[in-house]
Amino acid sequence: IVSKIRLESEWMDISRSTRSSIEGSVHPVSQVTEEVIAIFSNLGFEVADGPQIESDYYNFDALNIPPEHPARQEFDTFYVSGDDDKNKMPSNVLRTHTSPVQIRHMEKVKGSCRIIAPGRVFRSDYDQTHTPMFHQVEGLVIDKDVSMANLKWVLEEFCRAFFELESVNLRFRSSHFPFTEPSAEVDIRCSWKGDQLKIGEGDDWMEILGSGMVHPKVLKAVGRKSEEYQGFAFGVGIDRIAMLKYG
Ligand code: 2NL
Repeated sequence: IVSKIRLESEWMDISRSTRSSIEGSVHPVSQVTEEVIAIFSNLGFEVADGPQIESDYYNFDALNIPPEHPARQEFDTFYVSGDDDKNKMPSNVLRTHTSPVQIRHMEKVKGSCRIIAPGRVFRSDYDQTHTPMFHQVEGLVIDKDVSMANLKWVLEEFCRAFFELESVNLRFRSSHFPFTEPSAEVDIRCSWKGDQLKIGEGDDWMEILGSGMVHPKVLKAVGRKSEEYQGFAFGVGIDRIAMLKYG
């Protein structure tokens, strides 16, 4: 039984409004990651993930970047001490791209696959235009009759959906990556009005991603005969396309 005294001293007005508070919201990087996953799901891609600390085999060797290859320097790698006691050589790295996720997937499944690997990547480069941790989504298709034509279609469909355009105009510019041959960087048509960027129309081009046909040595590293299987792959910077889409 509650006493009259307690009722009088402990009462509170539960109809009063609460203190104001600021509502949280989804981080743009998370939002864009979800958008990208949704688009590629509609194209029949599955999501794969893997460790952020990788061995240098999965981050480099399996991708046709052998030790002492000059490309290793270009990746500005963060080294983590490994369990290699004998020579005390750091054999683990913070992954510089999400490609090792795809190497692990290809080892696991055998045969064909169609995956994307979104996630955090790390490079020891920190200035006005670089950040040491950023986000990437890589895509990979392996099958028995795959060509650059399929790569172009998938990337056009992705860009059309992501930038919410009726049609897209992409430019495939010849490039080089150790893990693809041939390789192409992809630009999307755009225009600048002052410092306002408009994607999809105009006389300018904006680089949005890198891509190519999976290198025969990469296929060999995961036990595929390049006479039997081909594949295409691409890598997109999530932070980058988030800024392009949402300013
Ligand atoms: C970029 C764009 C790219 C790939 C990533 C890839 C993954 C595997 C095999 C072959 Cl498992 N390629 N990924 C391919 C082309 C470009 O990223 O600008 N990278 C430096």
